[in-house]
Amino acid sequence: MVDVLLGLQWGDEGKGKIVDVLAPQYEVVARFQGGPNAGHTLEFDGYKHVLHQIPSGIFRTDIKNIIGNGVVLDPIVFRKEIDGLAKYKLDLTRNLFISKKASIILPTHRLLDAAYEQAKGESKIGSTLRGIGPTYQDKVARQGLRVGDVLSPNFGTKYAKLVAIHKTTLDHHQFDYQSVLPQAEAEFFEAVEFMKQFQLVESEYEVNRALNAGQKVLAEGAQGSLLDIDFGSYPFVTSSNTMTAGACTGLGIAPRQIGEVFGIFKAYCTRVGSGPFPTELSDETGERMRAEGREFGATTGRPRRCGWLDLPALKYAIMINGVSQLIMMKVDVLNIFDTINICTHYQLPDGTVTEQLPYDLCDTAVVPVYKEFKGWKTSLTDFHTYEEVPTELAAYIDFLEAELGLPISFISTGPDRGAIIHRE
Ligand code: 2SA
Ligand code: MG
Repeated sequence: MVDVLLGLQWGDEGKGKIVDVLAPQYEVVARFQGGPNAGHTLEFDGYKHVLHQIPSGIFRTDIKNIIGNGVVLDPIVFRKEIDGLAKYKLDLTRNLFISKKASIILPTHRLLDAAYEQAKGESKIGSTLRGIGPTYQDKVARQGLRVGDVLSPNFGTKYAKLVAIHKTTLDHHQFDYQSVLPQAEAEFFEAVEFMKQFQLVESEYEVNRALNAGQKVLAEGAQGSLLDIDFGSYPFVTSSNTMTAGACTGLGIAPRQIGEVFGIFKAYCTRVGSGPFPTELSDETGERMRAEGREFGATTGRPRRCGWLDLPALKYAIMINGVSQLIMMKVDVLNIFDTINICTHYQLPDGTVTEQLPYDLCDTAVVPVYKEFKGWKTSLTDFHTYEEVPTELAAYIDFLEAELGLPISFISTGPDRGAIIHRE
Protein backbone atom coordinates (compact mmCIF):
# COMPACT_ATOMS: atom_id res chain seq x y z
CA MET A 1 0.00 0.00 0.00
CA VAL A 2 0.93 3.64 -0.42
CA ASP A 3 0.44 5.71 2.71
CA VAL A 4 0.15 9.44 2.15
CA LEU A 5 1.39 12.09 4.52
CA LEU A 6 0.22 15.62 3.92
CA GLY A 7 -0.35 19.01 5.47
CA LEU A 8 -3.94 20.01 6.27
CA GLN A 9 -3.35 23.75 6.52
CA TRP A 10 -1.23 26.25 4.55
CA GLY A 11 2.04 24.35 4.74
CA ASP A 12 4.73 24.29 7.40
CA GLU A 13 2.78 21.88 9.59
CA GLY A 14 5.98 19.99 10.37
CA LYS A 15 5.83 17.28 7.70
CA GLY A 16 9.63 16.88 7.62
CA LYS A 17 9.78 15.78 11.23
CA ILE A 18 6.97 13.27 10.87
CA VAL A 19 8.25 11.69 7.66
CA ASP A 20 11.49 11.18 9.48
CA VAL A 21 9.70 9.50 12.41
CA LEU A 22 7.60 7.29 10.11
CA ALA A 23 10.28 6.58 7.49
CA PRO A 24 11.78 3.46 9.15
CA GLN A 25 8.49 1.63 8.44
CA TYR A 26 8.80 2.22 4.70
CA GLU A 27 10.99 0.92 1.91
CA VAL A 28 10.22 3.86 -0.39
CA VAL A 29 9.62 7.58 0.28
CA ALA A 30 8.39 9.63 -2.68
CA ARG A 31 7.65 13.28 -3.40
CA PHE A 32 4.68 13.74 -5.74
CA GLN A 33 4.19 17.49 -6.25
CA GLY A 34 5.72 20.91 -5.68
CA GLY A 35 9.41 21.62 -5.89
CA PRO A 36 11.91 24.00 -4.35
CA ASN A 37 9.06 26.04 -2.84
CA ALA A 38 8.95 23.38 -0.12
CA GLY A 39 11.12 23.45 2.97
CA HIS A 40 11.02 20.32 5.09
CA THR A 41 13.00 20.78 8.27
CA LEU A 42 14.50 17.74 9.99
CA GLU A 43 16.21 17.97 13.35
CA PHE A 44 18.23 15.06 14.70
CA ASP A 45 21.46 14.31 16.58
CA GLY A 46 22.07 18.03 17.04
CA TYR A 47 21.77 18.65 13.28
CA LYS A 48 19.12 20.79 11.66
CA HIS A 49 18.66 20.18 7.96
CA VAL A 50 16.19 21.70 5.50
CA LEU A 51 15.25 19.69 2.41
CA HIS A 52 13.53 21.31 -0.57
CA GLN A 53 13.18 18.82 -3.41
CA ILE A 54 14.80 15.70 -2.03
CA PRO A 55 12.47 13.33 -0.14
CA SER A 56 12.83 13.25 3.64
CA GLY A 57 13.77 9.54 3.68
CA ILE A 58 17.22 10.43 2.42
CA PHE A 59 18.93 10.16 5.82
CA ARG A 60 17.93 6.51 6.14
CA THR A 61 20.29 4.70 3.79
CA ASP A 62 18.09 1.62 3.29
CA ILE A 63 15.19 3.68 1.90
CA LYS A 64 14.64 4.31 -1.79
CA ASN A 65 13.83 8.00 -2.34
CA ILE A 66 11.87 9.02 -5.41
CA ILE A 67 11.25 12.44 -6.93
CA GLY A 68 8.03 11.72 -8.82
CA ASN A 69 6.65 12.93 -12.14
CA GLY A 70 4.38 15.46 -10.43
CA VAL A 71 7.35 17.41 -9.10
CA VAL A 72 8.90 20.50 -10.72
CA LEU A 73 12.66 20.17 -10.29
CA ASP A 74 15.20 22.98 -10.38
CA PRO A 75 18.58 21.44 -11.31
CA ILE A 76 20.49 24.36 -9.76
CA VAL A 77 18.72 24.00 -6.41
CA PHE A 78 19.07 20.23 -6.68
CA ARG A 79 22.84 20.48 -7.05
CA LYS A 80 23.08 22.79 -4.03
CA GLU A 81 20.96 20.39 -1.99
CA ILE A 82 23.19 17.46 -2.89
CA ASP A 83 26.29 19.50 -2.01
CA GLY A 84 24.67 20.42 1.31
CA LEU A 85 24.21 16.73 2.11
CA ALA A 86 27.89 15.86 1.47
CA LYS A 87 28.76 16.11 5.17
CA TYR A 88 26.44 13.21 6.02
CA LYS A 89 28.43 10.83 3.74
CA LEU A 90 25.37 9.27 2.09
CA ASP A 91 25.66 7.44 -1.21
CA LEU A 92 22.93 9.34 -3.00
CA THR A 93 23.52 7.96 -6.49
CA ARG A 94 22.36 4.62 -5.04
CA ASN A 95 19.14 5.50 -3.19
CA LEU A 96 17.84 8.59 -4.99
CA PHE A 97 15.72 8.21 -8.12
CA ILE A 98 14.32 11.00 -10.28
CA SER A 99 11.36 10.57 -12.61
CA LYS A 100 12.18 11.30 -16.24
CA LYS A 101 8.67 12.76 -16.40
CA ALA A 102 9.28 15.39 -13.71
CA SER A 103 9.23 18.95 -15.08
CA ILE A 104 12.37 21.08 -15.18
CA ILE A 105 12.44 24.61 -13.79
CA LEU A 106 14.50 26.84 -16.09
CA PRO A 107 16.18 30.08 -14.97
CA THR A 108 13.60 31.97 -17.04
CA HIS A 109 10.77 30.34 -15.06
CA ARG A 110 12.12 32.03 -11.95
CA LEU A 111 12.29 35.36 -13.76
CA LEU A 112 8.73 34.93 -15.06
CA ASP A 113 7.53 34.19 -11.51
CA ALA A 114 9.02 37.53 -10.42
CA ALA A 115 7.65 39.37 -13.47
CA TYR A 116 4.11 38.06 -12.91
CA GLU A 117 4.22 38.95 -9.21
CA GLN A 118 5.50 42.43 -9.99
CA ALA A 119 2.74 42.95 -12.55
CA LYS A 120 0.08 41.95 -9.98
CA GLY A 121 1.24 44.67 -7.58
CA GLU A 122 -1.02 44.80 -4.52
CA SER A 123 -2.79 41.59 -5.46
CA LYS A 124 0.38 39.50 -5.68
CA ILE A 125 0.20 35.88 -4.54
CA GLY A 126 3.30 36.14 -2.37
CA SER A 127 4.87 33.24 -4.25
CA THR A 128 8.22 31.85 -3.15
CA LEU A 129 9.67 33.14 -6.47
CA ARG A 130 11.07 29.68 -7.21
CA GLY A 131 9.47 29.51 -10.66
CA ILE A 132 6.80 27.01 -9.57
CA GLY A 133 3.75 28.57 -11.25
CA PRO A 134 5.38 29.29 -14.65
CA THR A 135 6.85 25.76 -14.81
CA TYR A 136 3.49 24.09 -14.18
CA GLN A 137 2.01 26.53 -16.71
CA ASP A 138 4.39 25.22 -19.38
CA LYS A 139 3.66 21.63 -18.37
CA VAL A 140 -0.08 22.14 -18.86
CA ALA A 141 0.55 24.13 -22.06
CA ARG A 142 2.41 21.04 -23.33
CA GLN A 143 5.61 22.90 -24.03
CA GLY A 144 7.66 22.25 -20.88
CA LEU A 145 10.95 20.40 -20.55
CA ARG A 146 11.15 17.18 -18.58
CA VAL A 147 14.03 15.51 -16.76
CA GLY A 148 14.23 12.77 -19.41
CA ASP A 149 14.87 15.44 -22.07
CA VAL A 150 18.34 16.12 -20.64
CA LEU A 151 19.44 12.75 -22.05
CA SER A 152 18.43 13.73 -25.59
CA PRO A 153 20.90 15.27 -28.06
CA ASN A 154 18.17 17.81 -28.84
CA PHE A 155 18.02 19.17 -25.29
CA GLY A 156 19.82 22.41 -26.22
CA THR A 157 17.42 23.07 -29.09
CA LYS A 158 14.34 22.36 -26.97
CA TYR A 159 15.70 24.62 -24.28
CA ALA A 160 16.39 27.49 -26.70
CA LYS A 161 12.89 27.21 -28.18
CA LEU A 162 11.19 27.51 -24.81
CA VAL A 163 13.46 30.29 -23.59
CA ALA A 164 12.68 32.32 -26.73
CA ILE A 165 8.98 32.16 -25.76
CA HIS A 166 9.83 33.21 -22.21
CA LYS A 167 11.87 36.17 -23.41
CA THR A 168 8.92 37.50 -25.39
CA THR A 169 6.84 37.48 -22.21
CA LEU A 170 9.61 39.05 -20.13
CA ASP A 171 9.99 41.77 -22.80
CA HIS A 172 6.25 42.37 -22.67
CA HIS A 173 6.54 42.92 -18.91
CA GLN A 174 9.64 45.06 -19.44
CA PHE A 175 11.44 42.77 -17.03
CA ASP A 176 15.23 42.86 -17.23
CA TYR A 177 16.81 39.47 -17.86
CA GLN A 178 19.93 40.46 -19.84
CA SER A 179 21.92 41.22 -16.70
CA VAL A 180 21.25 37.93 -14.90
CA LEU A 181 20.42 35.30 -17.50
CA PRO A 182 23.88 34.47 -18.97
CA GLN A 183 25.27 33.63 -15.52
CA ALA A 184 22.16 31.65 -14.54
CA GLU A 185 22.21 29.69 -17.82
CA ALA A 186 25.84 28.68 -17.34
CA GLU A 187 24.96 27.44 -13.84
CA PHE A 188 21.89 25.67 -15.20
CA PHE A 189 23.73 23.67 -17.85
CA GLU A 190 26.41 22.65 -15.36
CA ALA A 191 23.71 21.53 -12.95
CA VAL A 192 21.98 19.54 -15.71
CA GLU A 193 25.24 17.65 -16.36
CA PHE A 194 25.59 17.08 -12.61
CA MET A 195 22.08 15.64 -12.45
CA LYS A 196 22.93 12.96 -15.02
CA GLN A 197 24.98 10.97 -12.49
CA PHE A 198 21.72 10.15 -10.64
CA GLN A 199 19.24 7.46 -11.59
CA LEU A 200 16.78 9.04 -14.03
CA VAL A 201 13.98 6.52 -14.31
CA GLU A 202 10.35 5.88 -15.16
CA SER A 203 9.48 6.11 -11.49
CA GLU A 204 5.92 4.84 -11.95
CA TYR A 205 7.53 1.43 -12.64
CA GLU A 206 9.78 1.76 -9.60
CA VAL A 207 6.84 2.54 -7.33
CA ASN A 208 4.54 -0.14 -8.71
CA ARG A 209 7.28 -2.78 -8.70
CA ALA A 210 7.91 -1.96 -5.06
CA LEU A 211 4.19 -2.33 -4.33
CA ASN A 212 3.96 -5.63 -6.19
CA ALA A 213 6.90 -6.90 -4.15
CA GLY A 214 4.92 -6.13 -0.98
CA GLN A 215 6.99 -3.09 -0.02
CA LYS A 216 5.53 -0.07 1.75
CA VAL A 217 5.62 3.32 0.08
CA LEU A 218 5.20 6.68 1.78
CA ALA A 219 4.07 9.58 -0.40
CA GLU A 220 5.35 12.83 1.11
CA GLY A 221 3.22 15.91 0.42
CA ALA A 222 4.53 19.46 0.28
CA GLN A 223 2.82 22.79 1.05
CA GLY A 224 -0.69 22.20 2.42
CA SER A 225 -4.24 21.27 1.45
CA LEU A 226 -5.46 24.86 1.65
CA LEU A 227 -2.89 25.76 -1.02
CA ASP A 228 -4.23 23.09 -3.42
CA ILE A 229 -4.72 24.44 -6.95
CA ASP A 230 -8.33 23.15 -7.10
CA PHE A 231 -9.52 23.38 -3.49
CA GLY A 232 -7.34 26.03 -1.90
CA SER A 233 -8.20 29.71 -1.54
CA TYR A 234 -7.79 30.38 -5.27
CA PRO A 235 -5.97 32.35 -6.64
CA PHE A 236 -3.83 32.45 -3.46
CA VAL A 237 -2.64 28.89 -3.90
CA THR A 238 0.30 26.96 -5.25
CA SER A 239 0.14 25.43 -8.74
CA SER A 240 -0.14 21.73 -7.89
CA ASN A 241 -2.60 19.31 -6.31
CA THR A 242 -1.32 19.08 -2.75
CA MET A 243 -4.10 16.66 -1.74
CA THR A 244 -4.17 12.83 -1.60
CA ALA A 245 -5.35 12.60 -5.22
CA GLY A 246 -2.12 14.36 -6.22
CA ALA A 247 -0.16 11.33 -5.00
CA CYS A 248 -1.91 9.18 -7.64
CA THR A 249 -1.19 11.50 -10.56
CA GLY A 250 2.18 12.61 -9.23
CA LEU A 251 3.55 9.08 -8.88
CA GLY A 252 1.48 6.92 -11.22
CA ILE A 253 -0.31 4.81 -8.64
CA ALA A 254 -3.93 3.65 -8.65
CA PRO A 255 -6.37 5.15 -6.11
CA ARG A 256 -7.08 1.66 -4.73
CA GLN A 257 -3.42 1.42 -3.67
CA ILE A 258 -3.83 4.25 -1.15
CA GLY A 259 -3.69 2.98 2.44
CA GLU A 260 -3.44 5.30 5.42
CA VAL A 261 -3.71 9.04 4.92
CA PHE A 262 -1.83 10.86 7.66
CA GLY A 263 -3.07 14.44 7.99
CA ILE A 264 -0.73 16.81 9.78
CA PHE A 265 -1.89 20.00 11.40
CA LYS A 266 -0.47 22.49 13.85
CA ALA A 267 -2.33 23.24 17.08
CA TYR A 268 -2.69 26.74 15.61
CA CYS A 269 -2.49 28.11 12.06
CA THR A 270 0.17 29.85 10.01
CA ARG A 271 0.27 31.13 6.49
CA VAL A 272 3.03 32.69 4.38
CA GLY A 273 2.19 34.74 1.34
CA SER A 274 -1.08 36.54 0.65
CA GLY A 275 -4.64 35.29 0.78
CA PRO A 276 -7.54 34.84 3.20
CA PHE A 277 -6.81 33.67 6.75
CA PRO A 278 -9.99 33.94 8.89
CA THR A 279 -8.39 33.33 12.30
CA GLU A 280 -5.31 35.51 11.73
CA LEU A 281 -4.14 37.40 14.82
CA SER A 282 -2.65 40.73 13.82
CA ASP A 283 -2.00 41.62 17.45
CA GLU A 284 0.37 40.88 20.28
CA THR A 285 -0.99 37.34 20.69
CA GLY A 286 -0.07 36.62 17.06
CA GLU A 287 3.39 38.01 17.62
CA ARG A 288 3.93 35.86 20.70
CA MET A 289 2.85 32.81 18.70
CA ARG A 290 5.31 33.66 15.92
CA ALA A 291 8.19 34.14 18.35
CA GLU A 292 7.39 31.06 20.43
CA GLY A 293 6.84 28.85 17.36
CA ARG A 294 9.81 30.29 15.44
CA GLU A 295 7.43 30.89 12.56
CA PHE A 296 9.66 31.99 9.72
CA GLY A 297 9.73 30.36 6.25
CA ALA A 298 12.25 27.55 5.87
CA THR A 299 12.81 28.43 2.21
CA THR A 300 12.53 32.21 2.10
CA GLY A 301 12.87 33.19 5.78
CA ARG A 302 9.64 35.21 5.54
CA PRO A 303 7.74 35.78 8.81
CA ARG A 304 4.61 33.60 8.86
CA ARG A 305 1.20 35.02 9.67
CA CYS A 306 -0.19 33.33 12.80
CA GLY A 307 -3.67 32.62 14.19
CA TRP A 308 -5.87 30.20 16.17
CA LEU A 309 -6.81 26.74 14.97
CA ASP A 310 -9.56 26.85 12.32
CA LEU A 311 -11.92 23.86 12.48
CA PRO A 312 -14.08 24.61 9.40
CA ALA A 313 -10.88 24.73 7.32
CA LEU A 314 -9.45 21.64 9.00
CA LYS A 315 -12.66 19.64 8.48
CA TYR A 316 -12.64 20.63 4.81
CA ALA A 317 -9.05 19.41 4.40
CA ILE A 318 -9.89 16.12 6.15
CA MET A 319 -12.86 15.67 3.81
CA ILE A 320 -11.06 16.21 0.50
CA ASN A 321 -8.10 14.06 1.53
CA GLY A 322 -9.86 11.12 3.17
CA VAL A 323 -7.62 11.47 6.21
CA SER A 324 -7.51 8.32 8.35
CA GLN A 325 -5.16 9.47 11.14
CA LEU A 326 -4.39 12.89 12.50
CA ILE A 327 -1.04 14.18 13.68
CA MET A 328 -0.97 17.33 15.78
CA MET A 329 2.20 19.41 15.78
CA LYS A 330 3.71 22.15 17.91
CA VAL A 331 1.21 21.95 20.73
CA ASP A 332 4.06 23.09 23.02
CA VAL A 333 3.90 26.52 21.38
CA LEU A 334 0.56 27.01 23.19
CA ASN A 335 2.19 26.38 26.60
CA ILE A 336 2.53 30.13 27.14
CA PHE A 337 -1.14 31.11 26.81
CA ASP A 338 -3.62 31.54 29.67
CA THR A 339 -6.48 30.81 27.33
CA ILE A 340 -6.50 29.09 23.96
CA ASN A 341 -9.10 29.54 21.23
CA ILE A 342 -10.43 27.18 18.61
CA CYS A 343 -12.58 28.54 15.77
CA THR A 344 -15.61 26.25 15.45
CA HIS A 345 -17.70 28.21 12.93
CA TYR A 346 -17.64 31.25 10.69
CA GLN A 347 -20.13 34.07 10.87
CA LEU A 348 -20.86 35.48 7.42
CA PRO A 349 -21.58 39.19 6.74
CA ASP A 350 -25.36 38.47 6.63
CA GLY A 351 -25.23 36.98 10.12
CA THR A 352 -25.41 33.32 9.09
CA VAL A 353 -23.25 30.97 11.13
CA THR A 354 -21.71 28.15 9.13
CA GLU A 355 -19.13 25.38 9.19
CA GLN A 356 -18.71 25.52 5.43
CA LEU A 357 -15.90 27.39 3.66
CA PRO A 358 -17.54 30.07 1.51
CA TYR A 359 -16.71 29.99 -2.22
CA ASP A 360 -15.72 33.63 -2.18
CA LEU A 361 -13.58 33.47 0.95
CA CYS A 362 -11.16 35.88 -0.73
CA ASP A 363 -13.81 38.62 -0.89
CA THR A 364 -15.88 37.79 2.19
CA ALA A 365 -15.00 39.08 5.63
CA VAL A 366 -15.92 36.06 7.77
CA VAL A 367 -15.81 36.44 11.54
CA PRO A 368 -14.54 33.39 13.41
CA VAL A 369 -16.73 32.03 16.22
CA TYR A 370 -14.41 30.79 18.99
CA LYS A 371 -14.61 28.27 21.78
CA GLU A 372 -12.26 29.13 24.61
CA PHE A 373 -10.08 26.62 26.44
CA LYS A 374 -8.06 27.00 29.59
CA GLY A 375 -4.30 26.89 28.94
CA TRP A 376 -2.08 24.24 30.59
CA LYS A 377 0.77 26.72 31.19
CA THR A 378 3.46 24.14 31.66
CA SER A 379 6.32 22.65 29.67
CA LEU A 380 5.48 19.36 27.95
CA THR A 381 8.98 17.99 27.56
CA ASP A 382 8.57 15.42 30.34
CA PHE A 383 5.35 13.91 29.06
CA HIS A 384 5.64 10.83 26.87
CA THR A 385 2.17 9.32 27.09
CA TYR A 386 -1.33 10.73 26.69
CA GLU A 387 -2.24 9.50 30.18
CA GLU A 388 0.33 11.86 31.71
CA VAL A 389 -0.59 15.11 29.95
CA PRO A 390 -2.15 18.00 31.91
CA THR A 391 -5.96 17.79 32.17
CA GLU A 392 -6.35 21.05 30.23
CA LEU A 393 -4.42 19.61 27.29
CA ALA A 394 -6.38 16.34 27.49
CA ALA A 395 -9.63 18.36 27.31
CA TYR A 396 -8.31 20.20 24.25
CA ILE A 397 -7.34 16.95 22.50
CA ASP A 398 -10.62 15.20 23.41
CA PHE A 399 -12.61 18.10 21.99
CA LEU A 400 -10.71 17.98 18.71
CA GLU A 401 -11.06 14.22 18.31
CA ALA A 402 -14.79 14.42 18.93
CA GLU A 403 -15.23 17.31 16.48
CA LEU A 404 -13.03 15.83 13.76
CA GLY A 405 -14.23 12.25 14.20
CA LEU A 406 -10.70 10.86 13.96
CA PRO A 407 -7.97 9.76 16.34
CA ILE A 408 -4.95 11.99 16.85
CA SER A 409 -2.23 9.33 16.62
CA PHE A 410 0.80 11.51 17.25
CA ILE A 411 1.16 14.69 19.27
CA SER A 412 4.43 16.53 18.80
CA THR A 413 5.67 18.40 21.86
CA GLY A 414 8.94 19.85 20.51
CA PRO A 415 11.24 19.98 17.46
CA ASP A 416 13.44 16.99 18.31
CA ARG A 417 12.84 13.46 16.96
CA GLY A 418 12.05 12.19 20.47
CA ALA A 419 9.60 14.92 21.49
CA ILE A 420 6.45 13.08 20.47
CA ILE A 421 3.55 11.32 22.16
CA HIS A 422 2.44 8.28 20.17
CA ARG A 423 -1.02 6.95 20.99
CA GLU A 424 -1.43 3.30 20.02
P1 2SA B 1 4.45 29.20 -5.03
O1 2SA B 1 5.88 29.63 -4.83
O2 2SA B 1 3.95 29.50 -6.40
O3 2SA B 1 4.20 27.77 -4.64
O4 2SA B 1 3.62 30.13 -4.02
C1 2SA B 1 2.21 30.12 -4.04
C2 2SA B 1 1.62 30.17 -2.64
O5 2SA B 1 1.97 28.99 -1.93
C3 2SA B 1 2.64 29.32 -0.73
N1 2SA B 1 3.70 28.37 -0.45
C4 2SA B 1 4.04 27.98 0.78
N2 2SA B 1 3.47 28.20 1.98
C5 2SA B 1 4.11 27.68 3.07
N3 2SA B 1 5.28 26.99 3.03
C6 2SA B 1 5.87 26.78 1.82
N4 2SA B 1 7.12 26.35 1.73
C7 2SA B 1 8.27 27.06 2.40
C8 2SA B 1 8.46 26.40 3.74
C9 2SA B 1 7.94 28.56 2.49
C10 2SA B 1 9.01 29.55 2.79
O6 2SA B 1 8.20 25.22 3.83
O7 2SA B 1 8.81 27.02 4.73
O8 2SA B 1 10.14 29.24 3.13
O9 2SA B 1 8.67 30.75 2.67
C11 2SA B 1 5.23 27.23 0.63
N5 2SA B 1 5.52 27.13 -0.67
C12 2SA B 1 4.58 27.83 -1.32
C13 2SA B 1 3.24 30.68 -1.00
O10 2SA B 1 3.54 31.39 0.19
C14 2SA B 1 2.16 31.33 -1.81
O11 2SA B 1 1.14 31.81 -0.96
MG1 MG C 1 7.89 24.14 5.32
